[in-house]
Amino acid sequence: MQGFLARFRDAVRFLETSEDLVVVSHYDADGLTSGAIASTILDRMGKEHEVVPVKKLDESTVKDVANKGSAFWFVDLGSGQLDVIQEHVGSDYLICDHHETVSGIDAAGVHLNAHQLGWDGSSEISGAGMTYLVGKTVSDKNIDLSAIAVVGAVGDMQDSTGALVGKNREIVRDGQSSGYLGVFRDLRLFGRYTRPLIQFLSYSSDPVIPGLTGNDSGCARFLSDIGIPVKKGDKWLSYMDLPSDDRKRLVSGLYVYALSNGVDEGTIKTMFGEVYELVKESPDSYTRDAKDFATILNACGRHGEMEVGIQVAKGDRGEYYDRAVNILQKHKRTIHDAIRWALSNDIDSFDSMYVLDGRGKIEDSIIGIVAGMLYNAGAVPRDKPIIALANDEDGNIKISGRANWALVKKGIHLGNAMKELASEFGGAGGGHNIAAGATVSKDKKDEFLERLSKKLGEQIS
Ligand SMILES: [Mn+2]
Repeated sequence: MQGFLARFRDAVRFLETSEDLVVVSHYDADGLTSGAIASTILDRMGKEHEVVPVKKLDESTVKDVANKGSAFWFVDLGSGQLDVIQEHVGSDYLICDHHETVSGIDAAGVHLNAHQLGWDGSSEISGAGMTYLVGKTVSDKNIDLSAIAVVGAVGDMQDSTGALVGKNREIVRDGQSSGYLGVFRDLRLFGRYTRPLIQFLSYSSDPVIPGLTGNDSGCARFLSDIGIPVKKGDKWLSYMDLPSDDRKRLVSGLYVYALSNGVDEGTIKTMFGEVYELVKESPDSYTRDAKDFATILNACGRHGEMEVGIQVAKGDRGEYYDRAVNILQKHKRTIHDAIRWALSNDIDSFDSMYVLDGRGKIEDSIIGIVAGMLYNAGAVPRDKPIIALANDEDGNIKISGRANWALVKKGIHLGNAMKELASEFGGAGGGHNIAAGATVSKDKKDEFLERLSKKLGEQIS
């Protein structure tokens, strides 16, 4: 195998010699930032192109895309679909992906996959990072795109240990040295700049803090107990509106509160760590903090407004940015309405799990979020996992499960249970111990749920 520098040069040569390009990206935050970075690189090279974000890359999507141009740049996806890609576009492609590749066939085009280059694509580099590295090989002038690549990595939660590492670390340094990115140690919660303090604490569910998560009045009391004002005049204060002494007191108060309310210290520590700021962005905007930026892009993707996400990631702060903020608000409202619906409807109790049947009421794109929030808000008891159902667009049923750390310690592993059962039922499934999902056909729903409850019972016995 060639060295990785030679392979990035192959990628640049491909872009230089191609015309009529199509960029194909995934539709989540990492995918949209990947697409935006690729598009900016091509703009700067003076290359005509089109960006096509997709929900998933299957044969029919590849066929559609193949008709749109004559050369193809797949970003944040593609490694697992080499066979289909080669069948429909031959060797006229460049792939920048970080998912573990499943196909063992030799690439006819240029294939850059993190794992094949010796980097761990689950924690050390994202799709946006892979795309950025191509840009940096094209020209040092693309170094400003490092900040957007960091948004992609944060969107894929590659900072979940408290800091970006590996290749991501080099990209962070590019961002700092070019003056686009600031790195600080702080609370790693969504909305440091953009959420009023009470919602800042009550909406954050990672980790769940009993008494605060999902509990606005509990948060108000906690803040008043430690002497933090939530308002100045008529203005609700955000965390970053506070003077630094107040921020310090809030951080240490939160630490003590979580500890004395039974959250284990290891989990509490994940709340603190590095935060990444796009320092040229306006402080009160959703594009300042990388976590907020990723959230607004994810909302665009989930609501089918990928073009809006691409334009915001490319730098639009006018019409498209305003639309993205509206989409974020709609996203929050959709979740809020879904939770209200769920709270006023019965939740079934199986032997070893609770079941929320959201079919026809809650969209499959948010069913997992809703299940988690219900759970965290104390709307269902925490002695069993919660399993939620929604219809998906293919006429199947999406099943989302959420557990908590206490259950995981007892032996619950939702990901294993979903994976084993889904493969038995001919569907897809898997995930983490604490959060997982599966898709099954309609007629197998009841049997699947019974078997799932049985399996979860076995895990803790
Ligand atoms: Mn990704």
